[in-house]
Amino acid sequence: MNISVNTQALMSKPKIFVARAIFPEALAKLEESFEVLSNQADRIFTPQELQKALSGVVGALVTGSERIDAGALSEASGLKVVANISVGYNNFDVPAMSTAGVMASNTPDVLTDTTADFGFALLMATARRITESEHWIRNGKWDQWSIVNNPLGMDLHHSTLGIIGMGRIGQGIAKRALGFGMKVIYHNRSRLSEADEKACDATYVSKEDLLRNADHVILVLPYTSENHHMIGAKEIALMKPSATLVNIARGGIVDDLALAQALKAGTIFAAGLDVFEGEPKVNPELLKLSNVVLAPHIASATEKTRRAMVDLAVENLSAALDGKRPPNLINAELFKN
Ligand code: 8YV
Repeated sequence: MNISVNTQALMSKPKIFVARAIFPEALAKLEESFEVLSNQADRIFTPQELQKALSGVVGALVTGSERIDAGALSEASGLKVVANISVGYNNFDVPAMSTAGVMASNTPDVLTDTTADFGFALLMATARRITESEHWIRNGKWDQWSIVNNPLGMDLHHSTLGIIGMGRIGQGIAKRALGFGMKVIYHNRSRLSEADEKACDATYVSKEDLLRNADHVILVLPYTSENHHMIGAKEIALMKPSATLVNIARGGIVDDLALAQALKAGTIFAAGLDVFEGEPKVNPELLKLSNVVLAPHIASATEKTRRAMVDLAVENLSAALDGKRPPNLINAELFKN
């Protein structure tokens, strides 16, 4: 008698953890290969719950709301990979992950244009007071319309745009600004190549010169402990009173309280914020002001792009668990093959 045994079916699937809700199709695809501990209820885990969830799995998909550090990894002896559904990875303690032998990956490129579009949208909404104007209508003030009594904004076209952080997204914003006839100045850890500067028609300047000369400043740099509060009261005081400040980078780069005080005092004209210190909390002083446009960290939030980010994170996770190099491996030294 011939008995064929499907050894694959007998083998238990490797366990993975999906820390936040993802699209059902992506979850179903993961369930074909893995036993998935998922959090479709989307409640943010406490550090203790996260530590426990990571203790029994070989891989995890996480977002910016999960901090992956030595504490989170302390019982995760079987963990091989944590794939971030995000290009920014300041929620990762990369040295701690490397010490624990855990591969880290992120999702660059797939969100560049969507995020650059949003940066531009927030610049426009801030300079042209779009949310304030909507509140005008909702508060029944349209009958007070006049040439002079309107939310009067600042022009973007032919103004000077200062971009701090000139990576892929910063360069995407600079290219969009060209269509508005804007002069682009930028500051970055390192200066771009001549070819890249030419493609954006952007001029490298010091941070101080950028703050002094720009009509609109946008922050698009990764958060590190070195740039914590790099825009505080002293830096805002360098800006023109007519200037706007937009932060689509990370909370903590701007001192939100100092910004609220400057907006209240009229040190600058307006601000647009997609990211906040200690989000999802927002500094109550910002909530009192009308010259700030607030968004809940949505720069990458189009359905197409969020799907692409999840798919890329799944690809990174699957590659690592398959013994292959994840396409967006951050701690490259961990891939030994
Ligand atoms: C994410 C982001 O939505 O990719 C990033 O760095 O800030 C956003 O696209 C967020 O970080 C969720 O993880």
